[in-house]
Parts: sequence; structure tokens; C-alpha cells
Amino acid sequence: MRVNSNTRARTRAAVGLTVAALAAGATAGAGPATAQPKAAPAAAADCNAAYRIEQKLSTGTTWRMCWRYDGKAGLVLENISYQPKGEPKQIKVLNSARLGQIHVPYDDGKVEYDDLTGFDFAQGLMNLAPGECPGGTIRTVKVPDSWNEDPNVKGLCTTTRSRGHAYRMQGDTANKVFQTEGKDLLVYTVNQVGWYEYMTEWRFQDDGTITMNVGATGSLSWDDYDAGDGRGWPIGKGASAKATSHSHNAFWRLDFALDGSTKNKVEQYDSTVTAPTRGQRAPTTKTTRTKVTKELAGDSKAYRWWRMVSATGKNKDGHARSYEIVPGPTTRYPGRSYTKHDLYVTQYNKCELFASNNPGNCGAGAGKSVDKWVNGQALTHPVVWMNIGFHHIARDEDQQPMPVHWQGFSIAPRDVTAMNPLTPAELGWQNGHWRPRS
Ligand SMILES: [Cu+2]
Repeated sequence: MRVNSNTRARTRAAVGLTVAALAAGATAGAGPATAQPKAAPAAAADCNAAYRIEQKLSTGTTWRMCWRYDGKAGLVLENISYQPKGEPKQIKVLNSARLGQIHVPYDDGKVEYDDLTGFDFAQGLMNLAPGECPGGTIRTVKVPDSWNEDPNVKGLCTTTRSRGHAYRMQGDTANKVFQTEGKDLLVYTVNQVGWYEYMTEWRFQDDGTITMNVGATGSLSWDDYDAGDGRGWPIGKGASAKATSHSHNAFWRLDFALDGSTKNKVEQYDSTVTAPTRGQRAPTTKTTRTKVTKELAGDSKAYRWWRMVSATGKNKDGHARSYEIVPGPTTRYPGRSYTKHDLYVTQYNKCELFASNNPGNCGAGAGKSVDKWVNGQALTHPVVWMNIGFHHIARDEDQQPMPVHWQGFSIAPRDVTAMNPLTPAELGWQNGHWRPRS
């Protein structure tokens, strides 16, 4: 009832409200990540029970974290750690993980929204019906500086889900198939912004991968059926109403703390493939590593990937622990300086929280967007910003409701454990260049 009726009536044109709300909400997200001691040991998530998420999946992996709700960013997950079976201690991965903006420019150039900082994304937290969190728990979230009489929203779901095969292997000796079903912890909220509803989903897999996605659903914007100049798509009978095409550029902000230290190193890998020269049987591929020591505005491309390397932790094989950044499909939007690149790595600054329209005052000349913060600082505490864009050209199937469209990316463990964290005990000896036992 509450948010629905209120927010529904509010159109995107109600920008006046935004400024006031912006000022009112400014204190809500005061410097959480800074409270973390720099070399904090991987202790249990330090929050009280109401804000603790701890899930041991049936495959043996435990994820732990704290959650809070920011007056602009919405759901913020903090102090995230991973503990697969066989690891004596939890392994810290992130200090903080959250959205950094959802930027929505329309193709006709008439409107452009920053949904988090400018259009009250966080205020639009929706109550979830019990059926929307199957097998899980819906927690009550107190929305900071709520516009509603009751600031409490049953809005945070934590549950588990199967994701199909985690692995499969035919044993080479007996008639045995090693296979298991992967299990994920899911954490999600739904936030209404104008006519849209955004699902913010965090998926913590039992294999150590974290996948973050924004799903856009709800309804096409009723106010934007006026596309001219061929910048829309006819929706409904004939061609009288054209829904204006637009982009959803979603940003995530990840503050890594692998093994409890924020002094992570950043590496970029690129490979080049060369056609065979005379005398060579096949093409060759050469992979090179570039250490990223200064702030970066990077672009995804074929054969390129990045990883965050732990400053202190090694796995049982003596390899430095790291997390690889795995970009999802994206349409890079070249219309704004901050959407021109896929990945930004900035030196940590507690006031740099939103990729565009950053409300904090980060000092004279600091700039309001993430691209401005890439100015040559050395990376001793790197913060990763990922930009995943989607150009939405509406289709008849987008009504009604609009099917969820997902956009997002993953971070995947690389040498965090010495083997597959789900390796069955019988195969535990097959590490490295093993020889079949007869
Ligand atoms: Cu859209």
C-alpha cells in the first residue's frame, strides 16, 4: 500500500522533491567503511544479530556479512567473508559492496536521471510478499528519513537457491560420477523509482563467486510515450504511442579487503593471439600482466581481465589469494564522461560514494563523478567501480508488467583456495600435476 500508492502517483517530473530529500538524507550514509580498522583480522561479522547475515550452504560453504540500509544507496553489504569447507578461518573479501548509481538518460535528450542520488531510489523500498522470498527470511528495514509514517518496510530477503551443476566428472576408475548441485545465498531488495521497480540482487555462491545484478521491472514509464525522431518503438496498437528508448547505466562500488587488508594490488591481464608463422603448427597466444599502481579508467575488451590481489593472504599452495573481476554484457554509453569507461579504480575516499551526482563535498575541485576521481593517485586502498549499461528499446512484451531485465557482473575467486572449494574428500589428493592411481 504505502510506497506503492505514493510513489506511483509521483512522476519523474517531481524533481523539486528530490533536492529537499537529498539534503535530508545526506547524513544517512555517514562513513561506514572507514570504521573498519585497516588490518582487521577476519573476525566474525561485527554487527548485532538483526544486521547479521550468516548462511551455511548445504554444500559446506559459509557466507557472513552485515547489512545496513543507506538513505541513498539502499542496501549496503559490509564485512563480507567466505569460508568454504576445509578452511579453518573465514576469509574476508569485501569491506563494503553496494550500488554506486543507476543513470538513466533518454534517447531524445529531454530527460536524464540519477536514480540513487536524484530520484529517491532508497525511499522507494518495497514490501515483499512472503512468496517473493521462497524458503528464506524477509527482514524489516528501517528507511532513513522516511517520507512515510511508518519507516519500516519488510524489504530485505535472504534465501538460498540451487543453481544447477556445480561440477561433474566421470571417475576414471569406477562407475562413479562425481557431481553436485551448486547452492547460492541470495540477498535482495526491490526499490521502486517512478514507474520502474529495480531488484538489487546479490548472489553468494558456494564456490566463492559473488554475482551482483540489477533487474529492471515494473512498468515502462508512462510519461515517456512521446518519442519523436525515430527515437522510440511503437507500443500498443498501430504506431500512435512510441515509448522513448533510453539507457540504464548501473554502477557498483566495491571496497575490497582481501584477508582483512585493504592494501590490495590491482592487476590487468591482456593476451594477444598471433597467427602461426612459418614452421609453427598453430597460432600462439601471449598473456601479459600489467600492475595497476595508479588510479585507472579501464575498458573491457576481448582477452582482457583484472584481478584484485590480497596483500597478505596465500592459499595452501602458497599462491596469493585474489578475486577476478568478470564483467557482464554491457553497452557502454558514451554520452557522459563517467559512463565512457567500464571499470574505474580509485583510491579510497570516504566521500566518493556515487559514480555521478555524488552528493558529498569531497573538497574544492574534487568533482562530482567517478571519472574525475581518477587523477593519478597511487592505489594503496583501491575501490572498484563497475559500469554495466543496457540500452532499452521497448518492445510489446515489455507490458504488462515488464519482464525483469538483468544486468550485472561477478567477482570470482582465483587461488583463494588450493583446489575447488567443493572438491569431494575422495578427490582431495588430486592437486597439481597428479598421477592417476592404479
Ligand atoms: Cu528501461
